[in-house]
Amino acid sequence: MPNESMTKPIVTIVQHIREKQRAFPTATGDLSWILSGIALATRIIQSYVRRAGIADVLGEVGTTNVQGELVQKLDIVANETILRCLGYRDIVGIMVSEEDDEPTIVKSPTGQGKYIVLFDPLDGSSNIDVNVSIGTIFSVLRCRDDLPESEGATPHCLQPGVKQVAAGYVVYGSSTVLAYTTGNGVHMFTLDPSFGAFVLHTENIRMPDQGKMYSVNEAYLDSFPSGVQDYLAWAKTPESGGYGLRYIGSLVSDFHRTLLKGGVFMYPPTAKNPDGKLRLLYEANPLSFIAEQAGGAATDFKQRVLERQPDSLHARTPLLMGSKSEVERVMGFMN
Ligand code: P6P
Repeated sequence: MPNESMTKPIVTIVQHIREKQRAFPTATGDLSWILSGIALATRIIQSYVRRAGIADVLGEVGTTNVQGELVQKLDIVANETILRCLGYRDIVGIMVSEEDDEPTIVKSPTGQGKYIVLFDPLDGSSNIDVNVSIGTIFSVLRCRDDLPESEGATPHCLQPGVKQVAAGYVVYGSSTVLAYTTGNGVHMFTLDPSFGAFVLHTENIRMPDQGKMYSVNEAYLDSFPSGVQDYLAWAKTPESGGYGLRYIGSLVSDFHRTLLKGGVFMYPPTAKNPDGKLRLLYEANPLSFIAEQAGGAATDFKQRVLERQPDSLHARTPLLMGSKSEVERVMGFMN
């Protein structure tokens, strides 16, 4: 009797997107073409991540990026890989990377270039040298159709998260997992290293509505807003029913666990980062899109993250996301 894996269909990302888009006749194959480019890039990136110690891609380059962070060799490899894999997909007009000060214009946004891909090529890269899971995060917007050529690329990119047409992440963990949404649920794939393809394993992921887990760097407790301090104090009391703390310090990994197990992830305003540390366009927005599509919630401790109007490419935002009831509980302490 063949086991289930021998009878279950093998569905790759491109096939899955095409199936999903059939339900929406107005959708074109464009998104599947972009997502297949991202799948290719992340397959290449994971091959370096898995060999970091021997492929001479560990350690720092010796420069700092626009964020003022020390650039890791693997950051550069990941960034260049995505630029090369997506740069020649004729529908991509603009690319925005955490690693680059300015957008990369690939095709004129007022011409053939229909889409903008915004990404953090390798989030959590400071964890590379100690073999902690890291990840890639991406967001897709349409170029605006109301801007003259003279406006250049940046105004096309400064759109609120509700305008995203696709978003996702890849976590390079004990296995390489890709999750994406185009607004019709969250679907998850695992890279099968035996033949190098991402294979569907779960459709329409739902974030548990409850979760006795919080994920925050409590080293900054004293500079958190008082509502956050009050919530964290309550979570430690018997009346809360008992919470666990999990904090990996790698956003994609902390988010992935919260998506699957429930609970809440927070990066509140701190004295060091009064506007929060995480970036709006290519970290908070894509993960918030995923969280909401999975039935969770995501705020900046005041409003839906997806409704925040970006004022610059590398704008930061405070971030509170996770199980809807847990996010509401934290917001209750804030108010
Ligand atoms: P802290 C990694 O550097 C990162 O950008 C995210 O992946 C992670 O969630 C956060 O910073 C950790 O920041 O201040 O807790 O070390």
